[in-house]
Amino acid sequence: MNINDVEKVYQEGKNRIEDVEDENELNNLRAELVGKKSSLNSLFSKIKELTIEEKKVFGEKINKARDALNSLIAEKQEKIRQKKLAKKIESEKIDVTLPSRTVTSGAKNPFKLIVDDFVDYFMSLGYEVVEGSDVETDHYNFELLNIPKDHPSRDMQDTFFIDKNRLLRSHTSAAQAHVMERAKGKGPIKVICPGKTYRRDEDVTHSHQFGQIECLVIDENATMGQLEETLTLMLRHFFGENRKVRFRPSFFPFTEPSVEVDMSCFSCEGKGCSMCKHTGWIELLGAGMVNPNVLRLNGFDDEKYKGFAFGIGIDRFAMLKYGIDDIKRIYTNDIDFLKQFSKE
Ligand code: FA5
Repeated sequence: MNINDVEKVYQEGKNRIEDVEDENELNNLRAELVGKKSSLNSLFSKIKELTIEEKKVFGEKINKARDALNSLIAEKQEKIRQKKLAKKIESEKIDVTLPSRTVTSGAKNPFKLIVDDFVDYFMSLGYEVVEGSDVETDHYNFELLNIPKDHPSRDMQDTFFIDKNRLLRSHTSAAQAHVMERAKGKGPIKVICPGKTYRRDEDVTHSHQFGQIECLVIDENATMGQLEETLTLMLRHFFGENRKVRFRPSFFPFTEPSVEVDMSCFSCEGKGCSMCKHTGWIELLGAGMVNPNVLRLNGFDDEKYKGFAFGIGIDRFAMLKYGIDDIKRIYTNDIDFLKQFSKE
């Protein structure tokens, strides 16, 4: 072994480092040039054959060569990184002078349009908005609303039971009971409760999932006249200034008296057309004065307090207001259908 061997190994290594273009190749070369099995290391193992003087000179020479190769590798590594970064920046360059892509905004589902309009309208009249929950107990959905177990009036709503006690609420009236419970027998109450409701129903105007908005007012002086006025103003807000309201006797276990509410047809102004089945009236919602039993069951003194309530079908309102022919359109997310409700 002589000193030129070290020089030779170093020169060769230096040339190869210069030629490398890629990070993986450089890593392999690092192992080959300065790793455990490198030629430099094998020179170290031959040192033992030398004299003490020679050992010193060679040891120093080998160490220097290794350090120099290591620095060259580090420099090269940095160069490769910089080159890679420059290439990436170049490929991701953004031309800020290009014209922008058109951004289109979606449209609210008609269901949501009705809910938002209702909420805005009733909040402006000082009503509170309470949502309740989709999963209810028999107690809140039926019993507190004067619909005891095994009572035939339960058949008015074909309900999805989860187990003996829990169910998917069949009407937003269930939220009424929670509101009254929280009030602890103390009025006044003025709330609307929008939300999803569920029944085993299926045709063009009925769906297993639909929406309702409940309105509940409890006050010492609540009257049927106030109910009529509230409904008339609300329907004029939704369907036009000329709307008239008509009450027909009906039955709900939680209201007494109960009424079915019709509105004069907005399509023919009450003259009779296909929209109103030539009657001049459109059947809209159920309403009534809160049954004294319900007041008592929910902790209110029925001598002191009176109340009125109504419940509308959100889908029915949307279908009427926007001329939708099948309730399923509200639920299938058909973009072409929804586009009609875009503000653009
Ligand atoms: C009720 O659900 C009463 N809780 C409403 C009420 C509240 C009356 C407070 C008195 C006082 P009804 O079952 O009629 O009533 O339902 C109300 C509205 O929900 C209907 O007019 C209809 O528009 C809508 N509705 C009922 N079932 C469905 C269904 N399967 N699909 C779509 N809409 C429905």
